[in-house]
Amino acid sequence: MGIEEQLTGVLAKAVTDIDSAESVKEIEAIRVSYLGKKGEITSILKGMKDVSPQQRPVIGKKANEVRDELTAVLNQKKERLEKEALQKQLEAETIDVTLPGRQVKKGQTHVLTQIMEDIEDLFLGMGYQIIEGNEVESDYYNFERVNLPQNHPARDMQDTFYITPDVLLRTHTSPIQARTLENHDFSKGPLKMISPGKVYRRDTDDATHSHQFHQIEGMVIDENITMADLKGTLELLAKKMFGEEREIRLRPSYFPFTEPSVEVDVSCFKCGGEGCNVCKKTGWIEILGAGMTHPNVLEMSGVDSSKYGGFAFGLGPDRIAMLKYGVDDIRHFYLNDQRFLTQFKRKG
Ligand code: FA5
Repeated sequence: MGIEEQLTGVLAKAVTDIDSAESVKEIEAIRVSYLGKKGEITSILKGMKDVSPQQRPVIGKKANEVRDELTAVLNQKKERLEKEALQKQLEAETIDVTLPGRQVKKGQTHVLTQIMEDIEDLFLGMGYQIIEGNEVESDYYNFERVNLPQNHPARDMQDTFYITPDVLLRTHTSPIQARTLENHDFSKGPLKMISPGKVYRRDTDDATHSHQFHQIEGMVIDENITMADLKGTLELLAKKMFGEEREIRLRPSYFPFTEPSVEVDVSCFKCGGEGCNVCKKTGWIEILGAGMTHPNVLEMSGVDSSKYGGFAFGLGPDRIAMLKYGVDDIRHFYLNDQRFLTQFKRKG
């Protein structure tokens, strides 16, 4: 076969190869295999040395034409493949600006915080100050200063997380009574405070007990404070928490830091006092402990108990929330399950 026919044949083969190429990389490989130094066309042209001088220009022209055509076909296909690749990339990276954005979930106040904030608002409105105590407390303030000396039997009532023999996680918010009393200047007016916060007990967690829970302590000390003041204050508190129609009753109880001491019940907010499953058919629900501040607590803080006296109360917002919302297990408050927590949306 003459060189001219060989060139024509190679061109046809190359065009078929180019047709079936699917990527720019393949095109470049084809370019090298035909036009490169060791390519097919180059090797055909090596046969020129055997061609007569008259034929050479003719074949030379044909070789140039084949090379030009091949280059043109290669470039055309390369351009098309590049365009297609770009198009694909653009399609893959398209941003649909009409798609709705992802919803950012808004947080909300935890139900226990809501209850505590409501109670804080009530007492702030009555001129109380809010005092925050420390969760890590000394044995001395947690027990002795609220009239529970070392060997007092009531100390067994409170199973305690001790850090050292003298330092513990407070078991109630009552140590804040002593800490506030000793710092209060009675010449400037009465002491009226509440103190919300976390407390800890070595209780085994179950439906109604948590090893960490909340309390709100309250205390009023001045001249001429009576049990009627305590009852009036707690009545307001019960109405705020459970509704305007609520009544309270006081039952005798015992706390070492108050004398007399009372347990406070609220008339059942579910049945209105008729008796139901919430109030265990009694019409009343126990909500807090309270009493008239024991003179020992005042004296240990340097307050003259013959002149000053008053009341204190302590309530557990966790149990209040359980009652108020019919929650059957205290642990729900601490598991952070959004399905549970989002039910308690603050109104307004
Ligand atoms: C006290 O802790 C007293 N300091 C309250 C007090 C203050 C009385 C001032 C008088 C004057 P008590 O141990 O009963 O009392 O606890 C108070 C409240 O904490 C209980 O009514 C209950 O609501 C809550 N409580 C107690 N233990 C747990 C627990 N393990 N888990 C959840 N709540 C608890």
